Amino acid sequence: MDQDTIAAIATPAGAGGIGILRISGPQAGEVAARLFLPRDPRLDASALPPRRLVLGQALGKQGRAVDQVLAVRFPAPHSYTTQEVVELQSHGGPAVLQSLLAAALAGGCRLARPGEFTLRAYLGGRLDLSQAEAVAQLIAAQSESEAGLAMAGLTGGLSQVLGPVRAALTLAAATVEAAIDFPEETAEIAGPALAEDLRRLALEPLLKVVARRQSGRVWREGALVVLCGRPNVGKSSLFNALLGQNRAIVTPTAGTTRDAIEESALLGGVVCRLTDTAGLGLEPGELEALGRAAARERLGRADLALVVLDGGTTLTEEDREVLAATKGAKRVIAANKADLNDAWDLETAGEGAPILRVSAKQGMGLEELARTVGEALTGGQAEPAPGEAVASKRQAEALAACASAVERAVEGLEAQSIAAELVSVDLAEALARLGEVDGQDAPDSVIDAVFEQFCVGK
Ligand SMILES: Nc1nc2c(ncn2[C@@H]2O[C@H](COP(=O)(O)OP(=O)(O)OP(=O)(O)O)[C@@H](O)[C@H]2O)c(=O)[nH]1
Ligand SMILES: [Mg+2]
Repeated sequence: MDQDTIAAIATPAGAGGIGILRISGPQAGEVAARLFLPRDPRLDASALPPRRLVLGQALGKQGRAVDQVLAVRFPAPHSYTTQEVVELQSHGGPAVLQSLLAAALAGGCRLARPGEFTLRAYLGGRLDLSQAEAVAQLIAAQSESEAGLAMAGLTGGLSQVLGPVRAALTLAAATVEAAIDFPEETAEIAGPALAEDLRRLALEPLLKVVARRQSGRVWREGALVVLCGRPNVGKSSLFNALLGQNRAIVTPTAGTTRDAIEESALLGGVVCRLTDTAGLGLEPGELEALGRAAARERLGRADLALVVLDGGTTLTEEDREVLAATKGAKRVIAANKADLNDAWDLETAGEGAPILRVSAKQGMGLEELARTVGEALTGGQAEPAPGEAVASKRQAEALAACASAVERAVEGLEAQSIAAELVSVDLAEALARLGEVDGQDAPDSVIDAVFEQFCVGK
């Protein structure tokens, strides 16, 4: 399949200053010769001088000139795809680019599929799978910090960590295999020593990458924090107090807030999208129901639920419902109206979640609340260094599965009573899971999933 010569418009649709047609594959030179007429008659369009911009005319389907363009050739294997690549830079009008693409297709190319250029870079060994994913992230990045994150992945941040892990796993697997196949020659495998190596060289780095995912992402991309609670407990008051401005309407009437409102706030150093929502309660009515639905939808996406209770009254049925609804989520509980009497025993309400007495009205306990929210979001971990790579969700899941397989192997080796065959199975599983991230021996389904995120032309 990668012997086909492929072509695609590599620049976004619409009018632009320049547009790029990209061609990759063994026939790239021949296709270029049909599409491009160099101004310098001494130059051969099928074998342009490497990596030099050459001026000339682009020829459409019937060989008529459609634009004045620059062509550049990247000879194999020193190109992005590791194949022969020719790029034509034309004026960026959609009509020009479409006719160039049509001419390329008529000249023997096939239209590239999404991500196919990068797929070839991966197949050619120019990028590993985590770097290919980083390319997709970089293209999709909307903010500087997202782009920075992707760039760290592209320069091989994750590969640098995973390379030694793969080496340790491969060595351990080979040692265990040898012990199974040649029990006489290898004597007994030194289980505890091998276990110790695996723990230090594979398990610990893997767990570190997995643990880093959540906090790294929160530090770099920010977090969605959703205020929730029954009507009238002071969610909007707390929202305003944390923002330091009167953004949401506050009244003594229950059911004041109907829609979800979102604002940015810095809580404990973390950039948060702080969201005020309608009270989650039992009262009927279409508008209230819509407000509650919006609140639930936000809660479903929240990185952290900031549950607000009224510290001045005992827990109601509605409070218990809110507490039950947020039970599985990361949460911090604010017992508001602490300026009024404490009417109930706070500590039991949160079932382990941090619970703080605050007063939105008097500005009491707000700094500590913000700090607690920030700590809960980052797990108390420091901000990642600029070049540090952070795994994507898919990568973190595969690495977590890899880590648990390594853990089983380590336990088996330590116990020594466990058959080497079982340890060998765990190590094979660990290597397969690692392959889903670094792409070595990765199954097609994984590779397809990675390249599906791409646009055509990349
Ligand atoms: N004493 C006291 N009253 C407060 C405090 N915070 C809020 N209130 C009062 O509680 C009432 C309700 O406040 P809101 O902020 O509108 O409550 P809410 O949870 O947003 O209410 P809904 O939007 O209706 O769900 C208002 O009268 C506030 O002045 C506090 O810390 N202490
Ligand atoms: Mg409100």
